[in-house]
Amino acid sequence: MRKQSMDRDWIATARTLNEALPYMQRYSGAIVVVKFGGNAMGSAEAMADFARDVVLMRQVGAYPVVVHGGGPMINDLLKRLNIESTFVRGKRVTDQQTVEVVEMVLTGLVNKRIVQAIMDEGGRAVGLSGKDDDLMVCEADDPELGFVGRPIEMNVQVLRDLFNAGIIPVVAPVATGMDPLETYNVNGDTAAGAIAGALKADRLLLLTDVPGVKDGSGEVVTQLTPDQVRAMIADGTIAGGMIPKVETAVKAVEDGVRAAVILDGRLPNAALLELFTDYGAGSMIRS
Ligand code: X2W
Repeated sequence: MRKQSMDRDWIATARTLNEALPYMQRYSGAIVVVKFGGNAMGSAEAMADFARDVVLMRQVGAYPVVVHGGGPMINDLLKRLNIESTFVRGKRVTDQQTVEVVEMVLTGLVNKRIVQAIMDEGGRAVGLSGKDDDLMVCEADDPELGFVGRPIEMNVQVLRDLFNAGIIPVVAPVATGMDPLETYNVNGDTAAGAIAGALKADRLLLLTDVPGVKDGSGEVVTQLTPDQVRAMIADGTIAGGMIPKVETAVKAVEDGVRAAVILDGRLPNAALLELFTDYGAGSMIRS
């Protein structure tokens, strides 16, 4: 005779699934762009958990797009090659030698690792960079930064084609320039925002390693409008590395994304927590 397993609360599991129904219905057909940063993919377990969340999103009818970073992995290879690297205002100063390493690491190692992780969880994933089908065309962001790109033209039809084929696109933030021989290194958040804006996505999730945008007393603010964000930058409440993230979120919302959320990617199943529960992890920016 089989006995019921008491090692976990199966009744609570069934209840959780039951409660998720309205959220699943809300996100059926929704485009969700998720930025997965290099710091969040540290362990094999974190990678597998993330991949599983993305496969679940697709399974319930949403259209996830993964845009990844990989800063720490670029640092590793640059170090092994004895190439010095510096950052200015959160962006890597990128000369010709560096951009070659960035492209190799992001479009090769990191992109394929994420594709593999999604396949391992039973999803279908295809990796591409901003160069594929001219998805993202850039110009130089700032002469001081070398080959750091600012997206000026987006061609997202390839992403829609992949959605229609049941495939999850995984995008490396490397792009081509107006001169097709140029390669640009694009900040991962910037690339995710530009892709979300061009798709007029329902959600842009920026998974980071802090709990969200904090107010003057250090509390996380759960809802913000673009005007409130601008005021908080002007009075110094939002500072440092959070500035480029909120600026990306505000621009995406102004480009037609329904809402952008900055949340702690270190929380287990952070994306599911945000999309499929009332918990409302992190800070949501919407008009
Ligand atoms: C980034 C691209 C990778 C990235 C870099 O070279 O590190 C620029 O800084 P994370 O892991 O999301 O930080 N590009 C221009 O954004 O990685």
